[in-house]
Amino acid sequence: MYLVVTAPNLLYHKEQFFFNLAPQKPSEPQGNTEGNINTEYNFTTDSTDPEGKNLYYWFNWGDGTNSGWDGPHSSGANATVSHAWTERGYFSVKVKAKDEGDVESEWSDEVKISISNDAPKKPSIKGKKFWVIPGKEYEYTFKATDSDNDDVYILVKWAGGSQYDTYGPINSGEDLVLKHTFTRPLTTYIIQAKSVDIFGEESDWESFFVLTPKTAGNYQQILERLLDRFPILRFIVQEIFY
Ligand SMILES: [Ca+2]
Ligand SMILES: [Ca+2]
Repeated sequence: MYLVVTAPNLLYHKEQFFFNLAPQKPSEPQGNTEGNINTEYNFTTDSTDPEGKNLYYWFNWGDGTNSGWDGPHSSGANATVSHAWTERGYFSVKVKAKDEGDVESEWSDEVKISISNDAPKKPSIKGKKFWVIPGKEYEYTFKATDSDNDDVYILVKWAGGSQYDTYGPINSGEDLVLKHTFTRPLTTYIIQAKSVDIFGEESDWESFFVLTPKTAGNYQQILERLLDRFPILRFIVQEIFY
C-alpha cells in the first residue's frame, strides 16, 4: 500500500491521512471465445477504485504481448481494448487495473480465445482453353482469396506430375498473370493450381484443361472466328469438353 500525505501539519489534519487502496480485481474480460488469425477482437472489463480514482487497464493477451496501460477510465466504467493474434492457438486473456496513484489490482480471472486460420479458396484459373496452339505463348490468370485476408502463395503445375512452381506471396484476391507456352500438339494439358496462405494452410488443387490442336493450321483460326461470332457455340463446346 501507498501512503499519501496531503496535509502539511499532521497534528491538525490527521483525518486527511489516508491509504490509497488498490482497485478491485477487474471483471473477467468479455469478448469472443473464438476467432481468426490477424483479426481484431474487443475485450471489455471494468473495475472500481475504493477512492474513485481514474483507472488504467493492462491486458495480457497470452501470446507474449500486452496492451500496455490503457486509460484513464472513470472508476466503474467499462474499458474496451482490442487485439489481433498473429498465430493459431489457444490464448488466455487476463487484465489488471491500476489507479492514478499507480496502485495495482490483482489479475482478473482468465478467459480463453481459440484462434484459427482458414485455408484460402482454390485459385481460379482463367485463360485460353481450346485450340491452344503449340509453340505460342498465352497468358493465364490465377487468383486466390483468403477469408482471413492473408497473403497467399500460388503453386502452379503446368503439365501434371509432382513438379510445381511457387509464386508469391501476393495479396489475397490479387491477379497473378503468367505466360506459358505449351509444346505438344493434340494434347490435353491439365494446369493445376493451389493456394497456400502465409501460415501454411492449403487449398485443394484446382484443375484447368487446355487442348492443343494437331497443327496450327488455318482451320483453327476459322473455327475460332466462328466461335467468336456465335458465343452460344463456344458455350456448347465448353460444356462438352469440360
Ligand atoms: Ca485507489
Ligand atoms: Ca488464412
